[in-house]
Amino acid sequence: MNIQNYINGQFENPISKEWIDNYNPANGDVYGQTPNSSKKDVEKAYQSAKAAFKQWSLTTLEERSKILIKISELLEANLDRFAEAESKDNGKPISLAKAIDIPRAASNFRFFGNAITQFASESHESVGKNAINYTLRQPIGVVGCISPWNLPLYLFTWKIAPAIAAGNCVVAKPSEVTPMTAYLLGEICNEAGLPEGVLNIVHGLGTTTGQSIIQHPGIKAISFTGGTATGAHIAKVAAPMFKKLSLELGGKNPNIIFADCDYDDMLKTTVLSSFANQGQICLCGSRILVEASIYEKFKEDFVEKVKQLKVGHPSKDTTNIGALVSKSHLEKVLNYIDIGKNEGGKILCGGNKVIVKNYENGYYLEPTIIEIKTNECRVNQEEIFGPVVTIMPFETENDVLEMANKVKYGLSTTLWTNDLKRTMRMSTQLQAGIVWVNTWMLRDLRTPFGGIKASGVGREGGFEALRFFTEAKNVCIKY
Ligand code: TXE
Repeated sequence: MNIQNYINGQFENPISKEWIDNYNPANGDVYGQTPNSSKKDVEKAYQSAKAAFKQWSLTTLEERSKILIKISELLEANLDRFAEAESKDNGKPISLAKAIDIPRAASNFRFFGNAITQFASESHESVGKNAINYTLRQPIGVVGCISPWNLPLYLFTWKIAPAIAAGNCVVAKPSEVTPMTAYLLGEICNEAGLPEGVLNIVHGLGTTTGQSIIQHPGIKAISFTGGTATGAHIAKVAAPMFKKLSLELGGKNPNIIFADCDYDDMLKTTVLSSFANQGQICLCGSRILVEASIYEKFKEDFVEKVKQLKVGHPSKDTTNIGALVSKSHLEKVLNYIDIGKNEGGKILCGGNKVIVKNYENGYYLEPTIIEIKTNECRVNQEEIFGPVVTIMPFETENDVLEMANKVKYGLSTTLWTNDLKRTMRMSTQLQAGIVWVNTWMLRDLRTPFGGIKASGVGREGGFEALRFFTEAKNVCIKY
């Protein structure tokens, strides 16, 4: 099935006439072609967004809200179709796409459809100066949204929904590795009555289409999720044009386990936080640090549980771990397993490719646990972004705090303990944008979402996202 760009409400082939292959990770087959859009395609999308902006920015909040909620309802009505498409494009188990990816994409539209009706700004009375200040929060204009392949529709809509709710028009690019559900979204937007040009979706490589978006002088803000190196590049290109930037980048998140935690709950959740979505979530707890007194017990129980995970074709109900997203990504992850071995790490389970019967060319990998000797080793410091975790014991709270923070990233942390004072102490000192205590990935869309250090700048979610997608203007009236 061939994919087309969605510009001004129409589906069309790229002006560039260039195409790239779209692979099915479950069997390695090429099953379609995706445009590799050029600067001209991006310009066309930009012009369409620019032309739609005035009217859209003046559309009432009720009307915008109604359209966003309609998109949400249509996504829910098409759950099976979207989940199948996501699973085929990405390699993730269809059960996961049905339970998480597509429902969350629908929630993103519903949430921001509601949030915009509650969004407000401040006023400041300048006492003694006979003046009142109020803040206008105005849409920026045309904004760019660029998203990755790990949670394709989920993260694509996480940006688009607040951008259009706030009154902007969008030029958006999904990952070239997983373009399918973004393509299907265009139809839904038309059906929901989203005016032409409010959302424009251009497909293609980061270095051609993505680059044209970030370089476009008329695109005044970029919301990006993806690799840290790409984020740094975008910041460099965007800075001289003073674009607003929200960058949600990589993570290497500690999962800190104290002996006083609810053990069974921790064990069950740790399997998920390690290997959900084949470990390809920026929030996965890929560095497991365990209090020494329970280390041996945890190691034994964790290995046993992980060995029970079934690697298989994404369409099977019994599959826990599907295929990795691409051949090159599989190779990258396998290379890290070798690095781990060379650094003296001990493979406690996994470590090998899996050949799934009838799908021998698919990109399957065993869930892998590496017992490491030092916090500084590469497999414990660099983002692998696959079904690979490291484990290591710690002695004291101070030790683990230092170990947890000694990494260039700062996205999220999970802390397992029932000690309230320790929770309070540690959550103030952990260097991360998110601290989960006795849970993982429990999301409330109102909360600020994002990281510090090499995990990015800016926050998404709730009113933070609506603030990002608006410019604050102070109006001061003397009376
Ligand atoms: O990401 P890229 P890649 C991490 C993970 C992964 C690594 C590389 O460690 O192994 O990043 O993955 C677009 N101008 N994460 O190479 O390239 C690209 O087309 C504009 C973490 O797949 O950053 C895609 O749409 N855009 C992460 C998007 O950027 C450009 C999720 C992300 O791709 C561009 C994914 C350019 N010059 C990977 N170059 C997370 N934080 O969740 C690329 N793109």
